Amino acid sequence: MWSKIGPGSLGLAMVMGSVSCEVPVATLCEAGPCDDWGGLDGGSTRRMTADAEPEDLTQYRWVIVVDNSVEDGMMGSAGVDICGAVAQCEGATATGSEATIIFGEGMVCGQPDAFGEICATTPERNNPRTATEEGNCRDREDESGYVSLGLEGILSIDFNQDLRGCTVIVREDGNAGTEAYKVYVCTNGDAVPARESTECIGGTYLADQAGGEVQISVPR
Ligand SMILES: [Ca+2]
Repeated sequence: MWSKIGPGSLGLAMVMGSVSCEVPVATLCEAGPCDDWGGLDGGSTRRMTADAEPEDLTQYRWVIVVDNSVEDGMMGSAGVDICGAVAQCEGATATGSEATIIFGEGMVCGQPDAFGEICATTPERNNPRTATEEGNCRDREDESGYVSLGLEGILSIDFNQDLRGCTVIVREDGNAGTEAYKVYVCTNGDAVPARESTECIGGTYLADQAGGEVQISVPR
């Protein structure tokens, strides 16, 4: 109902209140109109400044890598091969604290449905925690070398801090020409980027990379 009261009639209401002591001025302010005319102290800018910026508690802390490969190389490492990732924030370099994965299509060594000679003689490629290392993509011969996502697989890395304003580097093996990926920065590890989730910065990907390393300046 207070939205129908203009500044003139509000002033009148206050005068009446001071006479009759029956109009609850404090209640008027709680209802909102005081914010428009500066409050009971007559419009001090000091009070308005103090209220201007409520603290932003949102944390875009997850880097989400979505496989965008065109075909499965059938080498036991379907999809992009992520060696690691780092975030550079205000001069400090951080790695992920946790990582989860939803495997896509195709064979990834270490997975229950993986088979054949290749997986018998090569390391497992299904450990998402590999992506919580800096990842130099040189040590391909052991399990910590990289994690493979499978076609359209989703890898989520938690950096445990807001990444806005940081530089994020994702390192991919870069060996397979048909493998590609997109990178999102989101508030939740289980955000579904393909649906243009509002939980991700800009509601879309920040990088669309045809293999290899990508460096992203995350918007503030
Ligand atoms: Ca691969």
